[in-house]
Amino acid sequence: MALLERSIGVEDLVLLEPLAQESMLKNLQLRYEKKEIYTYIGNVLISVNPYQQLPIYGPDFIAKYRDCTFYEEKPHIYALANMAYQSLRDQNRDQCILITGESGAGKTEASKLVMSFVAAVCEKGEQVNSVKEQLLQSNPVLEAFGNAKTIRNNNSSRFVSEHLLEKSRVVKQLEGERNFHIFYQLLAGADAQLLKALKLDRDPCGYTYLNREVSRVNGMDDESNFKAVQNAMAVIGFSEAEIRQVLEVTALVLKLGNVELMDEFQANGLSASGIRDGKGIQEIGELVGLNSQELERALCSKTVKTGKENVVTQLTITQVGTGEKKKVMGVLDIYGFEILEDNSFEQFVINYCNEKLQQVFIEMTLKEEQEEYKKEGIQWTKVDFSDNNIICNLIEHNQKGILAMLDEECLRPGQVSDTTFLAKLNHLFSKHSHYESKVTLNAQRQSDHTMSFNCFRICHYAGKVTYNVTSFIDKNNDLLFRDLSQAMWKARHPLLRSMFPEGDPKNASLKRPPTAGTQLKSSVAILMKNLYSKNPNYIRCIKPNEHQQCGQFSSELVATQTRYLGLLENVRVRRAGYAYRQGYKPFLERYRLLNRSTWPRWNGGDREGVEKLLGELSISSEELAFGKTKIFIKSPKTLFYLEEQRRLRLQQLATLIQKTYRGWR
Ligand code: AOV
Ligand code: MG
Repeated sequence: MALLERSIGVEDLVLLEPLAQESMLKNLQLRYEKKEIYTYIGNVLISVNPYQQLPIYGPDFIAKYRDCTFYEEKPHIYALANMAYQSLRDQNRDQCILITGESGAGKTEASKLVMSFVAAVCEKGEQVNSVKEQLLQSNPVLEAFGNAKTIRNNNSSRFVSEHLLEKSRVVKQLEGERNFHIFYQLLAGADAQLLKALKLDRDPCGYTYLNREVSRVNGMDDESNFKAVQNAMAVIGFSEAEIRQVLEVTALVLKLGNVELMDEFQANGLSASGIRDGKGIQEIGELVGLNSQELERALCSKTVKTGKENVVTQLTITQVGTGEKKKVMGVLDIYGFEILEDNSFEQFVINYCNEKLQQVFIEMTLKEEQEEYKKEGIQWTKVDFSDNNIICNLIEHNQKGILAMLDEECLRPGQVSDTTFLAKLNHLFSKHSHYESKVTLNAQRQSDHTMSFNCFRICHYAGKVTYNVTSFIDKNNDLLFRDLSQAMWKARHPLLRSMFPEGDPKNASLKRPPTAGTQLKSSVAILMKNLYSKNPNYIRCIKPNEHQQCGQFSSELVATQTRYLGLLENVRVRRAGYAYRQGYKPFLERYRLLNRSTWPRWNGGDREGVEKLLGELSISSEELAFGKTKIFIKSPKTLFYLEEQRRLRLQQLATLIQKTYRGWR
């Protein structure tokens, strides 16, 4: 590979010299301008969204990458997918591919490329083919129900793990955004008979939940996508009846949006709510086999609050089957670190997940290094690297973490509010090195005008984030009222019933459902356990500009993302031990022309050749370690030196050849 080709930058940031934020950005920009959207940090892949179809995918490229080792060809997502696949197949190690980056950075496209690569290279066989087909067809279904047009991405994934969808989007969208694709697909694509059976009208404008100026997205054909989704569901294994039930529930949601609650003033002056138009509620009742009076009661009881739920945890796990039992390749498409102008519970949750992923990354990278050194028989000197355990602890500690404090406030009887919650944090963490608030800063006689009294700040690995505590308590409570689940559970509709198991009187306990924070903590714990048991592969996606435009590279925007993705940290972890390693044979091949004893001929072993070569170049022995099969070089400077020497030597040889040639003439 062209390690240090100057015109297109370095292909591996581990070799960047000097290593700094600016040089890293320059390198990425240079490569992006040359349409080289992929760059490595060791075996981590950075991908910068090209916003155009590049001619670097498809069968020819798959064929090229499936037979090569990781560093042989240019950096490519197929090389990463291939490495994961080979390790799965040959070493029987479960794999996990972690894809991070902000909205529109290309995570979902990356996950599709990985899946299509794996589908193309995995072994043939009838059973495998059907699994493959299911795998590829899962995408349109996931996207129909989980994706929507947002301001930042026309096809933004808004779902997280199976259960944590961006629920608030169902009832309300920002200007210029849409609800989940499936609603528009259903209305555009269902035939007249189906629409009638679902008691729906074709026009999206008739539905409160869709009643927005954008019902169409450029380049997106809702009608034909609906056919594709129906077909995909059948391929995945949904029966006809099940598909119908899913559509009925989808219709139910649309129709519920049109049910108008109204407050009536009764003669006694107390208010009570009722339903303005009985027809809608009756139709819903018929659609899913519910007694309409009961439904009305559940909807109107005073306890019902709608549109207040807003939990977003951006974790999506798509399990990828590979035909063989028990071997697993998981693709995790996760929302990256997020710092908005106003950061709330959602950002806190997202950033906590990313903090945990960083922790896994550091631990696993250092562990991997350690294992390689051991395998190569190299003396292990402890690699110094500051981890982020202290920040993770600040958030998740079982008794004394921020999440525990939040739960404590949510469950405590008496006057609780976001303010009492914050006061508690300020008291407990007044001396914590990664926690700040107006109160703690004042106590230290520091002033900070950017922070107000209802905020706290966490110094994350990726930077400081100020969180506003307003609605933390409400969002953490995430209550679904019992009367509603009970009514839904009574529906004569198998799917709807199954969605509200807590409505079953058998399950009715007085215990309060777990808070959003607790649910999150346990799903993160499960995810971490899952990751630690697998071999991780990382893809870091970067969005080059805010306009979904090709060819534009905004350094400022990219700088922010590289910081949030912790890329510089990534490079530092990778370089903590030996920055570069290479097998003796290829290393000798590349550099043997630098030395008289190894050039033009070397008859000894590869390792001896490398020893001789480097010995005579008088490179400090501290820079080098000789492993069983590989040479390890500590700093990139040494490698640069070798490359520079090689370049000079090649020039010299070229001149020599020219002279000789002239002599002949
Ligand atoms: P995301 O998954 O990271 O955002 P997507 O994967 O949906 O982002 O990418 C956004 C858009 O960028 C796609 O619809 C494509 O038009 C374009 N794109 C991304 N990667 C490529 C590529 N390799 N080649 C060509 N075009 C690409 V979100 O789901 O919003 O966080 O919630
Ligand atoms: Mg996505």
